[in-house]
Amino acid sequence: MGDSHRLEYVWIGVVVAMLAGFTLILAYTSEAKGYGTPDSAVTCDVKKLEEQITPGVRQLGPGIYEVNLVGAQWSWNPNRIVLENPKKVIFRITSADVLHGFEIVGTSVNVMVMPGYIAEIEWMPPEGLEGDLLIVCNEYCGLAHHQMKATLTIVRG
Ligand SMILES: [Cu+2]
Repeated sequence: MGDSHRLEYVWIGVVVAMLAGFTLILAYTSEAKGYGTPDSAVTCDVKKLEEQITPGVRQLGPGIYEVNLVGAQWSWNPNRIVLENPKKVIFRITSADVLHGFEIVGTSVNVMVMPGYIAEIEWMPPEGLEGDLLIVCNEYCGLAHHQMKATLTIVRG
């Protein structure tokens, strides 16, 4: 066995050690640190959406709102949302047909909307934020994708 073979075994050892290292890091972060993929996805039945989500705004408390939305080619329901002095907004969003993207332009709200799943996100609107905000679909969903928009109006006072 010549020198070239010895180097092959050294490199095999290096690769195996790296794989073992990565596996240990994955095991450590998932078990000890609790990092992982979302395992609490809320599913829904696209054929019975009306039983599982009622589009519209519900006030849960002072400044706390739940906004339920359904995206479908090519609109958001509701397409006009008005919130008075919102402190915390819980969005529950699903799709009635294909993949959509829910984005409130200029904010941190941006979530993928998949048929069969209800995306749930919490948003604390910045205190100075008021007026009309544009909601768009940011996942290409067909011919009139560019027209799929809605308005969120934040009223302060
Ligand atoms: Cu779209």
